[in-house]
Amino acid sequence: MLSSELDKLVKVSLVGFPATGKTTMAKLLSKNAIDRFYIPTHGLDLKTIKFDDYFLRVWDLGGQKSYLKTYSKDYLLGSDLIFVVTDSTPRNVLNSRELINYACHFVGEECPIIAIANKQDLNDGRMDAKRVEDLLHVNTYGLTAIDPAERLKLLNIIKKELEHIAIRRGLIE
Ligand SMILES: Nc1nc2c(ncn2[C@@H]2O[C@H](COP(=O)(O)OP(=O)(O)OP(=O)(O)O)[C@@H](O)[C@H]2O)c(=O)[nH]1
Ligand SMILES: [Mg+2]
Repeated sequence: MLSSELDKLVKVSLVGFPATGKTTMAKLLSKNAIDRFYIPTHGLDLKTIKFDDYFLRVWDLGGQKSYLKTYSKDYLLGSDLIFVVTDSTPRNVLNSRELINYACHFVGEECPIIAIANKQDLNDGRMDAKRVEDLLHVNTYGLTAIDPAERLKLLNIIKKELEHIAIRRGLIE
């Protein structure tokens, strides 16, 4: 790969407890058909998505305990951007605080950690993005990952971060 291409390679990691919607988010980004079946991710799943002139290397990490505790450390290293994905239930959001602290240990301050308050379509006592943000103290966005119309919203969240990454890499001033 040419060094100019490497400059445009961005590692985006999706981490969170089981069934919060990480794989669905990866499908949303890659325009893959979004089915509603839940098939737990074993270990991790990698996807490369071309976006503007960037290549987003999406690391979709399995949320089950055995994977989360064993592999996340190695998988998170070198991330340019980390999404901590929650299903917006109070319990899941509170537990996700631990994941954010964990991720902070393995990446520098230059790697933003963003929370996703997913499953906003469900009206069963889930928290909105503002409430999740108040609890997690990181930038938080609401999402309905099963809705293909939300793809643009997710890309815009990433686009904002790409600008910071480009500045850090000296690609733009
Ligand atoms: N209602 C609703 N369901 C969703 C949403 N996002 C994901 N789901 C469903 O939640 C279930 C789990 O989604 P996955 O994306 O496989 O979850 P995951 O976080 O990758 O789970 P692991 O791989 O086990 O860590 C699936 O049945 C999805 O269809 C959403 O925004 N709304
Ligand atoms: Mg998965």
